Amino acid sequence: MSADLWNSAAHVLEANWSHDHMVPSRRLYPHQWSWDAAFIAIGLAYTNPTRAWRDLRSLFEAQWPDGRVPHIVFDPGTPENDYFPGPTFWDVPAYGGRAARGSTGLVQPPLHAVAAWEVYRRAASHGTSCARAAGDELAWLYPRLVAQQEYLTGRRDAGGDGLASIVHPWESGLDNSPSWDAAMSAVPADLTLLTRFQRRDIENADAAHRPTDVDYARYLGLVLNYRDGSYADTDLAWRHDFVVECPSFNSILAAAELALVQIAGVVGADPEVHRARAQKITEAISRHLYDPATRTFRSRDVRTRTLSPARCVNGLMPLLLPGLPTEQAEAIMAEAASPRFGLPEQTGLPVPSYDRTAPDFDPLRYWRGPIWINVNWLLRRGMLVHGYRGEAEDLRTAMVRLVHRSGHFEYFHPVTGEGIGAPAFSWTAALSLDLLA
Ligand code: 2M8
Repeated sequence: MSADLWNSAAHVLEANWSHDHMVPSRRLYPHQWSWDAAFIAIGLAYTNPTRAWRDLRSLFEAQWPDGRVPHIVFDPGTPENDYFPGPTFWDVPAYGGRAARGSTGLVQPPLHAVAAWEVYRRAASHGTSCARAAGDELAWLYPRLVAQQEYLTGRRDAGGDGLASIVHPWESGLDNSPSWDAAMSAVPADLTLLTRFQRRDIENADAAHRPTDVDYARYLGLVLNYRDGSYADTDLAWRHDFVVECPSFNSILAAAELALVQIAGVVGADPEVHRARAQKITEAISRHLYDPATRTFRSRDVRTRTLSPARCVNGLMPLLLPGLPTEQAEAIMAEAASPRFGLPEQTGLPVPSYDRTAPDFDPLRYWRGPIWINVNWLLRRGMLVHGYRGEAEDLRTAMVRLVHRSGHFEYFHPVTGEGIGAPAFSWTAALSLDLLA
């Protein structure tokens, strides 16, 4: 089974390569996405490290002067109408002569330092010239990764507690997760936006599997508000309708600092600053995003200073952090093993994106129930960080079995395991390579 899966995964990555970057899926997502590029690099590290570096470089070449790394880098060769909202809607300021290759003004979870370190540490197995090239690539990326972290820990600390805020659900990567429902209920939903602009996603995918029109109207309204303020981050909590601290986004932010500790050691920079930042973010997550009453991590609305009631997969991600207090790591494992998420021991499947026992658990609708390989990959990594080796191995086996049985889909039905969303999806293929290696 593993040779078949390896070959099919390598084939997906071959087919989704587009000149100088990887697309997540040919039909549904025909540009370059930020956190997809990180997961993809982790897989390309085995089959084509040159492309792993090329993909990360393409993304960071579109970095803004303020350090933000855009959540989508648009491919100028792809027609405007192939994805909405496209470059015209975002209308980002021209910067660094990059007007020809537009981007969005949002970010996504900063997993790239983790990815760069993974590609670097595997380079030697491909020979000395590959190892030398990896050193050069790491040196090129290091200041850019630092600028990305400084943007997120600086301008994006809208709540002032040492956590990065997201200003749009798209920034979390978990678009329509119930984690945002409470905060989103205060965001106006102007449905006339959907008569002025046309959604493309539901032409290429089943509408019942995607965010609703009300979600989309809110998404577009949030973009317009951020855009009309020239994508500035000052006074966000007062002038923007959605400002939220996500436990997954911030855990990845801290994990990135820990990867930068390693990278700094290679490029001759000071690792201590990164170690200190990782510790500070970990403490802030532990203090502000943990609810001792339910023993769960949840997102916090910066405008109301309240935790979301929804128990979602993002609450399991602080397990990535070695500095997390033991009782909180144990609480995450208890939540993951409970009927709400049901580790493979109970279901034979990886964990779903949302609490299985919640009345609004939806097995088909995107981030409101289906199983996603990328967050399960992160959860397994967290298990290894905290020494849960048996559970990590069961989760690895469950992921490999699922993808082998159903294919390299974007997401999977949490009861039947059937593949849903886009087939031949890049991060599912890339992470399968890592899980098999
Ligand atoms: C999904 O998000 C995009 C918007 O960014 C979309 O729905 O069009 C999410 O699953 C996100 O995590 C992912 O990065 C992106 C591309 O795979 O698709």
